[in-house]
Amino acid sequence: MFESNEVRADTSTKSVLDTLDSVKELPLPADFLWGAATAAYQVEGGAKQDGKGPSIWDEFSHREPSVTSGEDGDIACDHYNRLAEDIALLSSYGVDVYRFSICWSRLIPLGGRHDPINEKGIAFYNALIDGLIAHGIKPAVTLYHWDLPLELHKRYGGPLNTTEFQADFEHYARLCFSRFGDRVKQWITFNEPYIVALFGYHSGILAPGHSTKTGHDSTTEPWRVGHSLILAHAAAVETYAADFLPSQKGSISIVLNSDFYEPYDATSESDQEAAQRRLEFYVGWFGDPIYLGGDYPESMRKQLGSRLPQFTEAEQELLKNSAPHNTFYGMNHYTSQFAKARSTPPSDDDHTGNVEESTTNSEGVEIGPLSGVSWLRVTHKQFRKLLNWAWDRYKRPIYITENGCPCPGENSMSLEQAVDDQFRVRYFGLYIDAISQAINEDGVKVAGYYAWSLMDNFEWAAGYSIRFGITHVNFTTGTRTPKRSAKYLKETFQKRRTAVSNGEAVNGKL
Ligand code: PNW
Repeated sequence: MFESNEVRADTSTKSVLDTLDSVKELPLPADFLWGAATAAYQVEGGAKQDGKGPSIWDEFSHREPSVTSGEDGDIACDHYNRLAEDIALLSSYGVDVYRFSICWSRLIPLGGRHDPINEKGIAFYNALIDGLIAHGIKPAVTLYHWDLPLELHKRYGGPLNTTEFQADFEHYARLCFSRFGDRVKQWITFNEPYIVALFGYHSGILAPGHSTKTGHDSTTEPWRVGHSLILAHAAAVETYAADFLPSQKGSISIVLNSDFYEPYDATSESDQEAAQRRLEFYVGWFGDPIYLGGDYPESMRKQLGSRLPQFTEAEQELLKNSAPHNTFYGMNHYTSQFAKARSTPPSDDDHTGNVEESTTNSEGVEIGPLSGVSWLRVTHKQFRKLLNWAWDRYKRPIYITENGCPCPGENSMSLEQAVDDQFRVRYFGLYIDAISQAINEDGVKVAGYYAWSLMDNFEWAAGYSIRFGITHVNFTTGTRTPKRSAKYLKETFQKRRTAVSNGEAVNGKL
C-alpha cells in the first residue's frame, strides 16, 4: 500500500469491465448526502507560502536518498493558489459536501499550545469555507490527515508522547472550533489512526518512517501512538461538547478505515474466528474505546499483554464522557481480503491478530477483480458486510468519508482515455448499490458518501503515479479536466435520490 505498485492494463478496457458485476442503480434516501474528499498535503502545495511551518511530510518526502517515490507535495495540485477554480469545480459537480483537511502547521507553524498562530493560514481556510458556503456546499473538516507539525515530532516525538500530544492537539482543535465552527458543522478529528500508527511507526512506509529497519521498536510504538490518538480525539470531543456544541450545534467524530475480512476457508471455525479477530485488531482497536467508551477488544489484550497501554481511571472517564458525543461513524473503505488463522504463536511484531491475509481463498477464488493499484480489488459485496459489522457494533449513523479507486493502467493513458474512466464509474456504481442494500434491506443507517478523491493528487509514498481523482490533473500545467465519473456521480445521486422521494422502494431508516 502507498508504494509505487501501479497495475498496468494488460487487457482492453472492455474485457476488464466484463469481469465486473453490473450496476443496478438502487435507490437511496432523499436526504442522503454526497460529496468529494481531499487531504491538505495531497492537494494544497504552497509548502512554504504565507508562513506555513513544515510538517513531517515536508521532511519525509525530501529525504536524501528518497524513501518514497522521489516526488513531494511542494506544489501538488497547487490547490492553495487555485482556490476559486476548485470551488467552481465542486459546484459544477453538484456536491452537497466537500471534505478537506486543515494543515495544522499552516495555522500554528510550530504546532504547540504556546506557539504563535499564523493568521494568514486562518485566512486561507476562511476563504475556502466561505467560498463553499456561497456555493451551497457544506464543509466537512478533518483536523489531522497525517501532516503533524515537524517541530512537535522533534520536540517530543509527536504521538509517542501521549500527554504532550493530547494537550497540543486539544489546543489546535479548540482553535479550529473557535475560528471555523460557526460555519463547519461536521468535524473529524483524525483520519485513519490505524494507518498513522502502523504505516508511520511499524512498516515505516509513511512519515515519520519509524520501523525496526530504522532502529525503532515496532513491537511497542504503534500501540503507544494509537493510545495517544484515541486520547487526543477524546479530549477534542470533550472540548467541543462542553464549549462549542451548545452554540454551534455541529457533529464530531473520527474516521476509521478498514478492509472487510472473509474467512479463508469458509467451513473452518478457526478461519471464521480469524476474520472476526482481524476486524477487531483493525477497527475495534479504535472503535471500542471511542464509541463504546470502554477498553481495547479482549482479543487484543490477550495477544499483546503489557505492550498494549492501559487507560488510567481518569482516561476511562474521559472516554465514557466523550463516547455519546461521537455522533457518527466515519468510514473509509476501499477493498477486502481473506483471513487465515496462523497455526504458530504470534510474533511480537504482529498487529493482525495472528492472521495471514490473502486475496484468494482456500478454493483459489479471488476476492475480486484488480483495480489500478495492487492492494485494491473490487469487493462491493464485502463493503455491505462491513457496513453491517460497524452498525451492529457501534450503532452510529455511518458516513462513507472515502471510497474510490484508480483504473487499471490509468497513469499511462492519454488524457482522452484517462477521462473516460469507465472502470471507476462501475466501481462507484457497485459500491453505492451496496450502500442502498445495507440501508433498505439490512436496516443500517448510512447518511452520506464522499468520493475519494475530488482530483488526482499526491498519493503519499506512491507519488503522482496512482490516480484516484474524479478530476484529471496534469501535474505539469495544473490543468483540471473532469472525468466521466464526476458526471456519473452527479447523475446517479440525482436519479437514486429522486427514486426514493417519488415513493419508489422507500424503506430508508434515516
Ligand atoms: C486512504 N487500505 O488511505 C487515505 O486516507 C488517503 O489519503 C489516500 O490517498 C487514499 O486512502 C487512497 O490510498 C488508505 O487498507 C488506507 O487498503 C487504507 C487502505 C487504503 C488506503
